[in-house]
Amino acid sequence: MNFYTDDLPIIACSTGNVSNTAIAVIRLSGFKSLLSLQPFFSFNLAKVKKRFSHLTNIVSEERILDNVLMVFFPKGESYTDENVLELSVHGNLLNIQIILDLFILKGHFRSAHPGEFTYRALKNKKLSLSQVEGLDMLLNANSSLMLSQGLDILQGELHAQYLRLYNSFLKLKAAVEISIDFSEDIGESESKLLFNDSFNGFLSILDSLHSRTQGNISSLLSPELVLVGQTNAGKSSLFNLLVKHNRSIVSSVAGTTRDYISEVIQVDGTNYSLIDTAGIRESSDEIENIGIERAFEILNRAFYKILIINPFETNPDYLAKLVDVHFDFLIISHSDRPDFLSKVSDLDLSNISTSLIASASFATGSIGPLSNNGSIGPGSKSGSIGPRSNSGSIGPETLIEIGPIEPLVKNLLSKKFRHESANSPILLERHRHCINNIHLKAQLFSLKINEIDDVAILSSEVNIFSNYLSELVGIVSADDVLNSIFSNFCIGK
Ligand SMILES: Nc1nc2c(ncn2[C@@H]2O[C@H](COP(=O)(O)OP(=O)(O)OP(=O)(O)O)[C@@H](O)[C@H]2O)c(=O)[nH]1
Ligand SMILES: [Mg+2]
Repeated sequence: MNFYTDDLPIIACSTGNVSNTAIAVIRLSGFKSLLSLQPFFSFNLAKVKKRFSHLTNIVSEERILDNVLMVFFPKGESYTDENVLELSVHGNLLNIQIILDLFILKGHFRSAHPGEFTYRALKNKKLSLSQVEGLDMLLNANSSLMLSQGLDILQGELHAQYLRLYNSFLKLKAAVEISIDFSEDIGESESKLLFNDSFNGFLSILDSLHSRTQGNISSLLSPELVLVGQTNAGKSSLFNLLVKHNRSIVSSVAGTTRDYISEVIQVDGTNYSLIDTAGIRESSDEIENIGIERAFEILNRAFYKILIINPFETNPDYLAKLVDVHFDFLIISHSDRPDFLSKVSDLDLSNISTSLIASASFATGSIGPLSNNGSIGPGSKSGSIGPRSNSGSIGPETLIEIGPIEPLVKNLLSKKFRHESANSPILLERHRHCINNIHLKAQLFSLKINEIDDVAILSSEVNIFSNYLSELVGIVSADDVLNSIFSNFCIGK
C-alpha cells in the first residue's frame, strides 16, 4: 500500500471548499517550529500563546492577503501530535486558494491527501483505528443514530466497552498463566475456579456486545421509504405530499411514472430516501418493464414499505405479485370519491400482508380509518382483510387517527426507526464481524473448557481471541483495513 509515507508539513482547507462561506478553517501540520512561519504573519510569533486565539494578518512580500484568527497547537498537544496551526480565514474560495498556494509555494508545505491529518493522528497514536472509524461515521452520518454512534466510538461508551472486553481478555490470560505457574501452590480446583470466573466475566461483556450485532442494519444505515402499487394508485400524489412540492408527475394516464424517483426527506434527525416507483402492471413497453423490475428490487430492501391501492382501478392479477411482501402500511386511496366504501368491499385483500391499514384522499391530503366508525372497515369478499404477517393470522391494525397525511406518515416512519434502533445496534461492519468471530470462538472455547483439564492447553487456546480483539480496539492496523477506512475520508480531515 502506498500510504502517506513522507512527513513533510501538510496544509488543507478543513471546512470543505465547494462554495463561498463567511469563514473557512485552513489547517497546517508538521512544520518544524512556529517561528519558521514568521514571514507569513504580521503578529510576532514569539508571543503566541499555545491553544489561544490571536488576530493577525497573513502577509506576502509586505502585501496583506487576509486578516485571520490563528490558534497554535504545539507538538504533543494537537490532533495529529505534530505542530499544528489553524487559521480561520475569510471563506471566499479564491482567498482560500491564494493562502494555500502561498504556504505551498513559499513555505515548503504540500497539499494534504484525503484523511491525512487523521492518518497522522493514528500513526502518532493520538487515535486508535476504531476511533478513526468512529470519526468517519460521525462526519458522514445521515441519521442521528449514526451521529451518536460515531461519537460513541470516537470517545464514548462503545469504545469503553471494547476496552473493557480487551482488559477482561488480559485478565483471562493472566488467570491461565497463574494457573500454570502456581497451580501447585493454589491447588487445581482453586485455579480452575479463578479461570472460570475470568472467563465468565469476559463472556458477559462479549454477550452484551454480541446482542448489538444481531439483525439487519443495512436498512438503518441508509433507510428508504418506498411507495408501490398499481398504475394510477396515487403513488406520485403521495410522494408530492411528502416532499411538499410537485416533484413527481401526476396524471390520470396509467403508467406515468416509468422509472423510480427519489428525494431525501429528513424526519426526526434522520435522512430517508423517499422513492416513488413505476406502477405495477403487465406492459409491452420495455422501458416501463425495467422500471417495474426496479420497483421490486427497491421493495425487497426498503426500510419502510407503503402499498397504495386505488379501489376504483384494481387488477387482482397485479395484486397477486405482491403476496410475498410484508408491508408496513397499506393505504386505500381515493376515499373522497362517492362509492368508495362499496368499491373497497369488492376488494379481495386476503393475501396482502400489512401491519397497518388506512384510507386516504390524496386529493385533499387527508388520511383516516378505513370506515367511518373507525373499525377495520368493510372487509373483503372473503370477510377479512389480509393477515398481518405471512405466517400469522392476526389482521392488520387500522389507523384510528384522522388528519393530514404528511405528518402522520412521517410519525409512523420515525416510530419504526426508533423501534428498530432501540438496542443501539453496532453499525460498523468491521466491528460486527470482529465481535461475531470472537463470540463464535468463545462458544467453541466454552465447550473445550469442560473437556480439557490441562491448563497448559487452555493457555494456547485462549490466544485465539487475541487477533480479533486487537483488531477491534484498533491495536493492529492491517494495510487493507487502513485502506478501506481511509478511502472514505476527504481532504482536510
Ligand atoms: N380523487 C382522487 N384522485 C386521486 C387520488 N390519488 C390520486 N388521484 C388522481 O389519480 C391519478 C393518478 O395519480 P398518480 O399519483 O399519478 O398515480 P400513480 O400511482 O403515480 O400512477 P403511475 O405513475 O401511473 O403508476 C391522478 O389524476 C391523480 O390526481 C385521490 O386520493 N383522490
Ligand atoms: Mg406515478
